[in-house]
Amino acid sequence: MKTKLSALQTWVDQVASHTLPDAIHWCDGSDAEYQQMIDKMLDDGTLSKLNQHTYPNCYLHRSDPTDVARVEHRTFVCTGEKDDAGPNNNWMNPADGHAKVDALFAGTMKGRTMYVIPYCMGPIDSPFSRCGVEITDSPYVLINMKLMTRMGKKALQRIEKEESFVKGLHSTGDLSPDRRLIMHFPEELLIKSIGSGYGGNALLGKKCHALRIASFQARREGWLAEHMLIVGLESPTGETHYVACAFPSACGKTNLAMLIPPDSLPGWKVWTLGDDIAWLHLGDDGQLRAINPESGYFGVVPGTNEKTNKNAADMIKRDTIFTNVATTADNEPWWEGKTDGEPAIDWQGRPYDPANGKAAHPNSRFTVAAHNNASYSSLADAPEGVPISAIVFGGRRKELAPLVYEARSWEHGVLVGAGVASETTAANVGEVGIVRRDPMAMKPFCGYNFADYWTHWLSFADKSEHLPKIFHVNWFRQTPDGKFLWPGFGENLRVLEWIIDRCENRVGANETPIGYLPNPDDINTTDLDISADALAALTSIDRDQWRTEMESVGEYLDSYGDRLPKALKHQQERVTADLT
Ligand code: SAT
Ligand code: MN
Repeated sequence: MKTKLSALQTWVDQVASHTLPDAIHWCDGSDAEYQQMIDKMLDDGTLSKLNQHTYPNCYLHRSDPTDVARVEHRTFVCTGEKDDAGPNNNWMNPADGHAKVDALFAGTMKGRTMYVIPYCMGPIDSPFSRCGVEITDSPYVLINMKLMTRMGKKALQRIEKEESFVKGLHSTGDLSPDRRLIMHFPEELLIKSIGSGYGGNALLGKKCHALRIASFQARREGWLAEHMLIVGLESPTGETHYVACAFPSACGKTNLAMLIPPDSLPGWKVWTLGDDIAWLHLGDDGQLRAINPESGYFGVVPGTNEKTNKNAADMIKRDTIFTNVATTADNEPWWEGKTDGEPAIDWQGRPYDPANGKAAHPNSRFTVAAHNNASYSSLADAPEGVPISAIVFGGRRKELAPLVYEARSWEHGVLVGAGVASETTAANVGEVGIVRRDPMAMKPFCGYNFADYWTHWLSFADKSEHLPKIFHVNWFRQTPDGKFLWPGFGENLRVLEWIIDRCENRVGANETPIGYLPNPDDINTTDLDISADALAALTSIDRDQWRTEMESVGEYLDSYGDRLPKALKHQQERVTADLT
């Protein structure tokens, strides 16, 4: 008996008798265990050492070349009723789902060790945290889970006390793309994932638990599990506001979470609480409070440099697992957008040849513990979380969406979130650069019907009078010839400054049918090289384009049928009417 919790022991025994591992290892989460796993992977070649002088404790993992991103088309939510999963999810009935995936798990761990990883999403002593146990046959998953979650002994103790946990079963199987399945059984608080070792498919604490299963749990329990970064913005006067921002995968959440204020905004400090996921609970005082369930970052490597994200560039110089980057002749990691060195070996281990495409995979990733980040906020470990002043939605849009606007009310803000659209990125297998609806940046991650999810969001309006204001931003507006209108990165703080001033009622705004836009003069452009025309374009709307957009949002909402909350449709109709 490795645990006194019989439900856990029984599940582990059942999995073992079905998957037939050679050995079972219960993870204690110690540094010694991490090092032991690294050594084992170095021995069997699944990990290699990077230059230990310039990149101490950094390692490279090359995945199977067909296993480099999430696979939304192979990801399912299995609820008893199809409508509970909704049009936003692939659905299978639970009996079929189990049968299909269990057949793939039969005997899959023969010749392998099965690792049992108890983990806690969120500070170990927070009432907002929730626990899980991942069973996996992948040492790569284990070392990533060690960096990304609070795992091991303490998590097991909490699980034994609470007697409840999310079950996650994972095997890399044979890595064949057509035998890859990422299955969620929210009613059973259960995940079964096979055939992939890639982050979002395999580190089950992340998207599978902390978003898909947690969003389902959150609805039942009255909170929100969201695809949001959490950042603290300390102004020159010493006041700190916390903001939670939802952008689709690979749209710069990590960069924003670690933003370094430009020299022209002296006195500002930015504190990182999280770069990907926020769990939001109403506190006793009616404030929405956020915790980051994770304790590490699994970030996109390409594009990371001193200019785009200095904190990230610095923190991944040590103690980091790189996946699918290139290497230089000196065995340093290399990626597109790195400002020094040049690639010698590409992400697949071949001598670099531009004819084979990029040197690093566009979705190559770093995994690193959060406390490696110089802007890490110690409040990321606070059990009570941080109070959120503003919720910010955003997407990658060449056209249409202005730099920033504020919703008129919570209910209107829910419409703004529901209408989020963005160009697709390399974080999922499939075509890149197509605009698709991605409500609240949760399209791939909401574990239940979006219509019910919007109803749940709307229900908060009656629960508190101190809810955050809701905004929408777009850093990605372009001129017709493809030039970015806004410099982005550190300069985005100028937009956040306006957002905070709005929260504190310190600045006026231009009221439009889509919400409140900044007067161009109210965006701080000190030392910024931006033309008056560009600023005007960024702070205005094209009514015709917006009417078309709102009609399209209306059609999208209608596709949710009878379950769509009337209050949301009403918001869409009101904005559309105001535009005509
Ligand atoms: O691939 S992950 O799901 O881990 C990261 C992301 O897509 O946001
Ligand atoms: Mn993400």
